[in-house]
Amino acid sequence: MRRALQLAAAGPWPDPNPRVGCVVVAPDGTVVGEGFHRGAGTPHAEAEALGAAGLAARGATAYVTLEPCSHRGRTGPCADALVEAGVARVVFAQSDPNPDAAGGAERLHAAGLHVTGGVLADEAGALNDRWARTVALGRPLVTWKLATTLDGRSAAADGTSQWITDEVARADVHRLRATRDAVLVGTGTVLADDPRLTVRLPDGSLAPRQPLRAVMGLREVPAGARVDDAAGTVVRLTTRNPGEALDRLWHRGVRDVWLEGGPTLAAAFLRAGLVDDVYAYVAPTLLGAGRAAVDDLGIGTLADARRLELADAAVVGGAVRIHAVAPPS
Ligand code: AOF
Ligand code: ZN
Repeated sequence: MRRALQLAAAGPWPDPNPRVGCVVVAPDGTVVGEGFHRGAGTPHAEAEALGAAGLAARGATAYVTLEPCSHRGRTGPCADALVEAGVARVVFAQSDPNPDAAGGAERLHAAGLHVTGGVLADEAGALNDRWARTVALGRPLVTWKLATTLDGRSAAADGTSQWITDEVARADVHRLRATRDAVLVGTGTVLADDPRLTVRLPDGSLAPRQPLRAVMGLREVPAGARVDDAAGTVVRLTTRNPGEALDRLWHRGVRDVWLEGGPTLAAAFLRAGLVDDVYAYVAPTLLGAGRAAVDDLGIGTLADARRLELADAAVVGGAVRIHAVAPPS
């Protein structure tokens, strides 16, 4: 199972599917097949491992990090494939939290195979923690990034906001953007800052893998905006409703959104309870008058403050980066 977990970790995240690994072991203890899932639309881990094992799968034990699926989705049910290959025993780690695919364990048991679940389930769960949360929520996860001064300003009185943090913090933002599958801003940010929203490497060149760039809001994106001429795809979400925007992104396969919106967009997401993680870069500068990172949240008294949990904090260049997470509701 440890080997299967190692294989699973080579799979992609973010992706609509979980990361899964599979090892097929013959009765004499030899590994006869290995596989892992390479992302939605590709064969499941079991199919890969059974394909490698061929006839050697007869009488073998299959170790899988996720309960084999029982449904016909983009590929066939893995439970049936294991039965047909003549596997005698299936050991899996985590039960499948996706109600459409769950039920493989019973199916295997009913076919007369020896089935054991829960082996190294915590490790397997940790590997697919964000995926399981998206399945439970039925929407992409949202990480809001903000930069403020020591006195909590994200823009000066005249509206200037570039740059509050130094280039070390900005490079850190690019590194984190790259771990998400979409970068989302509002039309307001496009009009004010004309951002590219791409992931750049420290030398300024484009990273090979670019998250989808999404602009939401009803205002028009002006011709020649830099977001339009940078590499990759730009998605226009012509809505002001965060839930609807996330729904459209979900249907495009997006699961982990990096939100770099201004105060209006951030407030809309926060008010709707649609922010899961916050990365705040706080620079030791003062502005006094100026704009806050987020507009009114409808909170009138301290007792109603939205309290997040501190996940970690780090010094990044000349700023402090605070990672906070919204407690599950
Ligand atoms: C498995 N083995 O390697 C994976 C599983 O759309 P599909 O057909 O790819 O099915 C996706 C669902 O199947 C996914 O949501 C999860 O419940 C399960 N993933 N199951 O037996 C695998 N990747
Ligand atoms: Zn499957």
